Amino acid sequence: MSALKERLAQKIEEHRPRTKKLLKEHADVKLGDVTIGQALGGGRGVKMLVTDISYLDPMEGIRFRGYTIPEVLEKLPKSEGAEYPCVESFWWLLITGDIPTQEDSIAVRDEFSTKKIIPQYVIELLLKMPRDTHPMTMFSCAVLAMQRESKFVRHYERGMDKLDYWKPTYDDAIQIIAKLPSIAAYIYRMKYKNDTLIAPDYSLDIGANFAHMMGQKPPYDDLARLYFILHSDHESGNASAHATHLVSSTLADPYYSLSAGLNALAGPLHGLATQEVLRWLIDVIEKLDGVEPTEEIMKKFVWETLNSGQVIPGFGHAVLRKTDPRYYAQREFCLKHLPDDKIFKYVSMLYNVVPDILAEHGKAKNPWPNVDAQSGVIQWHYGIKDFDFYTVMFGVGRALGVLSNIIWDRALLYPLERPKSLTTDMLEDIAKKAK
Ligand code: CMX
Repeated sequence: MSALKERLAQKIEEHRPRTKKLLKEHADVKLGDVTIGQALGGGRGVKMLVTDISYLDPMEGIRFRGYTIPEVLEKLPKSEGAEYPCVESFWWLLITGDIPTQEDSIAVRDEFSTKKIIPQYVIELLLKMPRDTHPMTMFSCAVLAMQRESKFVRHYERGMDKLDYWKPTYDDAIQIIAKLPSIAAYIYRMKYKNDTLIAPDYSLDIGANFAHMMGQKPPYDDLARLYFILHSDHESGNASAHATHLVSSTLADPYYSLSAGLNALAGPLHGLATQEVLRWLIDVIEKLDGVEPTEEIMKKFVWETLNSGQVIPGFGHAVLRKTDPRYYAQREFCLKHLPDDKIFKYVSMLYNVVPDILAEHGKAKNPWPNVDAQSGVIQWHYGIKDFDFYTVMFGVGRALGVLSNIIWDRALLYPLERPKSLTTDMLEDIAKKAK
């Protein structure tokens, strides 16, 4: 058993009595009521999921295992010469809740490195897909195609104690995470670089190997680390995490579950917003035909978009009520590495104008920028201008969060998810009686 899996086994043994006690002694304690507005409103604010991997405070933003983003970036071990922590040490934190030592982090790197080889049939499948296929479709298909490798399925078919479900779930998750960055880079090189694939370098950490396979030089390796960490998890009610959790609750294996989560991420109200922000900005620049945008001009385009019934991508959030700290973390990277980038300046300009306009427009509960407002501009700067690829990178990061969640779901024996639905007649009846 790997060092991380052993530590996880201990953590699970320590944690299980807490869940058991809550269920045995406090199962009837109310967490809140559900209103008709919430039932018709996508369950906003309904407290019905439990995860210890991350918590999203509406005002403060995300904490991973209790640590804010600046704390994570400061405390986690880094690869030699790197400015940002390696994904491997972040994975240890997500899985165990502990800050790893440098040694722990290297142990994870070794564990991943033996599992990085992509099956040839996955590469061939991707190569055979029409080149106008969206890269998220290619990505999700690649994950699904590998489902035949699932250890969970093999163990389940042989008969397995429920208490052991988490073990092959963990094994599958490691297999997937080790391969995802390379699969993503292969998709990029197939779709946008005429199939000029770059072989992986297994001696590198996940972020550096991704940069290498994308054909990028430093500091892109650090950007990849930062990007994957920031996009990993946003507690478990967001669409990609929830879809993964829901599918996994049927005891479908991690391949099926993650593929479902990636499909949810592909929606424009979720991860696809990262491509939409850039699409919107480039569209504005093209319309201006060489004229330098000013705040006044930007305001005009923002209002035009709103008045045509569309959303301003990269702004607003279902839970957050302040600027997303993931936006700030990426902004810091921009200020350090690309302060004079034109598109970065336009993104900053949007930060100055959009919140006031959204407030005046009066619909969005949160007028502030989210993670997606800033992500695309950095990729654009490093020459990755194919913005439909951005959500794939979001997906590599998101896999870290959703897979650590489902490992713990299985460890704590979370059951099949099955909330209750009512009919509209019933709602009307309940509303009448409540008058
Ligand atoms: N531009 C215009 N209108 C917006 C808006 C925006 N950026 N954000 C919210 N609104 C509108 C909603 O469309 C909704 O309008 P209707 O009442 O006509 O349906 C109204 O304001 C209330 O919405 P809300 O409660 O503030 O926000 P929701 O929880 O319904 O939706 C989100 C959240 C993110 C989908 C929404 O803010 C949005 O569409 N933002 C733009 C897309 C985006 O950036 N998505 C990425 C989110 C982060 C991620 O998951 O990756």
